[in-house]
Amino acid sequence: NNTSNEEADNAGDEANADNGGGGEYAQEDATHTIRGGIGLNSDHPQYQGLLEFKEIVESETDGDIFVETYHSGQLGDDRTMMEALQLGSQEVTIPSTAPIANFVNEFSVFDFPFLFPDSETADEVLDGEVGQELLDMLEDQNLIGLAYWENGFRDLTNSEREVASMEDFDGLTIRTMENDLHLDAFRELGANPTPMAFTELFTALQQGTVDGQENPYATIYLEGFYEVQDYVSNTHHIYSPFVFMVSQQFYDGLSEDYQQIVSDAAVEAGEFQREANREANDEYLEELQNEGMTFTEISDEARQEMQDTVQPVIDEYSGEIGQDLVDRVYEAIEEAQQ
Ligand code: KDG
Repeated sequence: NNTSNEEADNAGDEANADNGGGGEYAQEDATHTIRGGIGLNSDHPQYQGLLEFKEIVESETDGDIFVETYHSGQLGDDRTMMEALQLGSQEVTIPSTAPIANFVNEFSVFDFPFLFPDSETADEVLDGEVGQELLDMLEDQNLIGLAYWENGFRDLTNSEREVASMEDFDGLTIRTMENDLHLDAFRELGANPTPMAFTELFTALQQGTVDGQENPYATIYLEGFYEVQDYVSNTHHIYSPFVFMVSQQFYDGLSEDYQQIVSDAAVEAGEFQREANREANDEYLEELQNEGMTFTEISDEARQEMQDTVQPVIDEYSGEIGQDLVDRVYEAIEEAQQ
């Protein structure tokens, strides 16, 4: 239940495609093939969402667009898959916004610590005007952003000690996603962060290369991190959206009808995925404790202290991204809560 380098080495090997037990349609009858790849494994709601996308697209096109689904980084890590989309050698991937910021730095705004108060507010902002504005920016990178899906609120795990407040971060080596804002925020909190692709993470935790990592409960449980991590805290420090993206080269080659089917399917499958994801994240904290992890609750005061500490990092990145855009995100959050 973890990802191995071996799987990554097999990237592109079609025999690897796991189409969820085989759909109704055959690839040889299709005009177009979409290779859709994700980093998380086949138990994760992200993969269930990808299978839902497959089902919708294949049935709406009567099998004329065939969807091959790959999980566990079989086609590579988030960055590699985005580059493959740019080159036209892969059609779909669904990365977190954090690694997308290396392509379009404005995406960092959605990864500001403690930005979204809850998932519903995130939905409204991401599905609204400012969310669309960010998706449109991907076009300069030959990527088409079709919808936001959900990774969720990130929580900290580690193998060293209970983390209840900021002092407990001191010196912990924590794997973060490959994103400068995440790195700077964890440095500010006193941790010793190190960026790493998701595909390397299980082994790094197992071998003790890093003490900890942060991901939503669903990932922590479904990827088996509880086997190599003893402590979990509900830091909820960052809300991670996913972006469902398509290679522009591929998308431009589709008829308008097919473009509409693909883009509607990304949204519809996303609704299904968000719901499944929320159920999973609600359910799995208890499972983690059943597996023997010690759960530490972060008090409101401790969370406020973390928020105050990372504020200078938020200010710095707001300057880089552009205060105007950042202000519009805050306004949209306020509006969503009214
Ligand atoms: O499929 C998405 C994953 O590759 C990745 O974005 C998950 O949150 C993630 C992480 O920690 O890398």
